[in-house]
Amino acid sequence: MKALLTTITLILLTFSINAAEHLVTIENFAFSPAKLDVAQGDLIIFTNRDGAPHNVVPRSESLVQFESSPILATGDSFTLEITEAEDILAHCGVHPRMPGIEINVISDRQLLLNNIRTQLDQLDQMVD
Ligand SMILES: [Cu+2]
Repeated sequence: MKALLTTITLILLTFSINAAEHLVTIENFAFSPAKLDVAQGDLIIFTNRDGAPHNVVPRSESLVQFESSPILATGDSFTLEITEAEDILAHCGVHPRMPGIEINVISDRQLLLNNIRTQLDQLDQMVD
């Protein structure tokens, strides 16, 4: 049992070290998805799929204030690296009334613990 748990922990650790990429499109004057769960160290790639120009700007009330993207023309992308384990609220600075995006950021450690907890729950159910 201990060896199994060690193996699982190592696998999860490996997953948590690799940064994930999350794709967000800006289409029909909205961010899609509008809510996103990411881990610290992940990358979010925003792509403008509208005919209109948009950009990605932190909201003033956002805990994280990142450097705004340039204006994105149709097909342009902007990559945001998640460096802090704090939630981010962003929107389009060109069209401030457009609905924004809510990015829920958890630390790698938190993600790892959540994953281990889930795996242990599943193991428990298998044993029952
Ligand atoms: Cu816009």
